Amino acid sequence: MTTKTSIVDRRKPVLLISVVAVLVAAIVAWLVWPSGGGEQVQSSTQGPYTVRLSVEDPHQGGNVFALTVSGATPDVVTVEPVMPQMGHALAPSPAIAQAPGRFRTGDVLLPMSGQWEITVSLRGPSGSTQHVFPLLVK
Ligand SMILES: [Cu+2]
Repeated sequence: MTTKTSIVDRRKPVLLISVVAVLVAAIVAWLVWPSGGGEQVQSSTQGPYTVRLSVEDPHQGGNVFALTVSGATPDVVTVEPVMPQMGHALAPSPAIAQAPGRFRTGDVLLPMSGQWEITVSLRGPSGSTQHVFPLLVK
């Protein structure tokens, strides 16, 4: 009888540890997995420019787009949302330089949820490029 209980006692911590390990793995996966919320970051290289577009929790309504441009310095940066499936095309919004290579729009209105395409246009002495980023808006 004493041997039986000692076997059970030795197995319990192992089971507990594996349950905890599975739980930790699930929590880490949930935190790391790209979900609807949180910051969405994408990057694209065209010609001399590498553009990193980031938007916090893309949603119906006003959204602020932050851009980091490396490789060359553009003079003019615009952000133009299009919803190809429905034929919505919005006027380009200017992104204003905040620091060297860092640009930010004001509130860009995305009037409905769904799949959008954000076209970032750059113009400068090194050339003009367009970078298209898919964006799912909740
Ligand atoms: Cu629409």
